[in-house]
Amino acid sequence: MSSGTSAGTRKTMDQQPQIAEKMPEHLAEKILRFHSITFACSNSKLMAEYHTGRMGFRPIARREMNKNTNRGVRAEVVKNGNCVLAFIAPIAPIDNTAIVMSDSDREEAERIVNHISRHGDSVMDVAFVCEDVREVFAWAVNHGAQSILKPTRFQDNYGSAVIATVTAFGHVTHTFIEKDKYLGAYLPGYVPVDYNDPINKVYDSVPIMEIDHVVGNQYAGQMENVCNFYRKAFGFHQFVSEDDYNVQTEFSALKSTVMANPNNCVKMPINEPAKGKRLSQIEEYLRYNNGPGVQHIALRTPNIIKCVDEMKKRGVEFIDVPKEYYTDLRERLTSSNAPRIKEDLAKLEDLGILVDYDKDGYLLQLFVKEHVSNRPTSFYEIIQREGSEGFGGGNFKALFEAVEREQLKRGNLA
Ligand code: TYF
Ligand code: FE
Repeated sequence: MSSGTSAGTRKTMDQQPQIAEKMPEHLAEKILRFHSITFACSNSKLMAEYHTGRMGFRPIARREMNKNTNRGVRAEVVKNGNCVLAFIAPIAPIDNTAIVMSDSDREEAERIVNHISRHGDSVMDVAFVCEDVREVFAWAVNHGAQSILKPTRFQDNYGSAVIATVTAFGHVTHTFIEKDKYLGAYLPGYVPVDYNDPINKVYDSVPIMEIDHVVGNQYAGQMENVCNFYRKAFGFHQFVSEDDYNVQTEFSALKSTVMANPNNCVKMPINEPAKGKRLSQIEEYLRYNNGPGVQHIALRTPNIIKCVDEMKKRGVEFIDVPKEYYTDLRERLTSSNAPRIKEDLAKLEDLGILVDYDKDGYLLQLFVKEHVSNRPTSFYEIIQREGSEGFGGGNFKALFEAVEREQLKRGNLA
């Protein structure tokens, strides 16, 4: 729905390029959906607090230090709807030999320490629910992915799961998880947590359904390579939406291609900076993240008005949408091919929620103003879909101008 012409574009080719050795469909179909997202962080407890207190997740599981196993890391897992986030932190100095831990515990802790020192507190892994993890893993590592964890069966009192991890882009990895009638709250090794935060007596719950999409920022010129890697190693295809993805602000040039798994439950837009007048928001990300990584996580809600309203009450701030956006929107919505928006426009305006539509329907979206960590890197999007499978192309101008106002405040537009 966007009208601009300049620097950045999201490619909307109709034809999928022929990639030699693309993961065969029967294997690709074994990658089913998002399982969870793991952040490496220096303080998993405080990170979980933000997500429970402000964003309305609830704690479901944790991994604690215990006598025999798990001497290296501490982790908290939170959930809202089907959206599961894990926060994992090193417990102890990894090179202190006085602290007894197994080689695998030390290796795991070391990976987290390295991730934090390179990228700050940030997404380390995006996990998928899979069938036949061994087969999926074998193909992926023979087609460009590197093994981080070979398929391993983990077990506890609640059952077992086969888990494997491979490299994706930057230091972000993908984990394949095959739960075999596992009845625990998260994964083997995690103890269930049943804690009702007293904050939930003060505030209503925040409606979130699932992870809608996860976006990866790449170095300039690498978007196509990374997309081809997703085709080859994981059998993803380009997700073609009806949206028109020209990106048109004065400065924030970027290119984007949405990759998806065969059933389109996993959508991963892949971005790269494009040349603009000033520093692209993707360049800013790459500088502060010290390389490629996850740019934003979109959380899908059935009711964005309730979701944003409750998050605001809990203290989450969202990007500022200028008044004119709603004047333009009211104009846009008078067009003959515009859908009927069932939400109250005045409410949407009051909460600063963005609206976009295409021939399939509409979507409502909004972005959290503060980044997740102390660096200007990863952030959250809230999205409600009413037919449209797009990503908000019609909002890019208003959105990127808002992003640039924040970039300017940080002194990062040059
Ligand atoms: O997922 C997407 O592609 C949209 C677009 O700072 C987008 O959400 C791209 C950059 C950005 C915010 C949103
Ligand atoms: Fe998005």
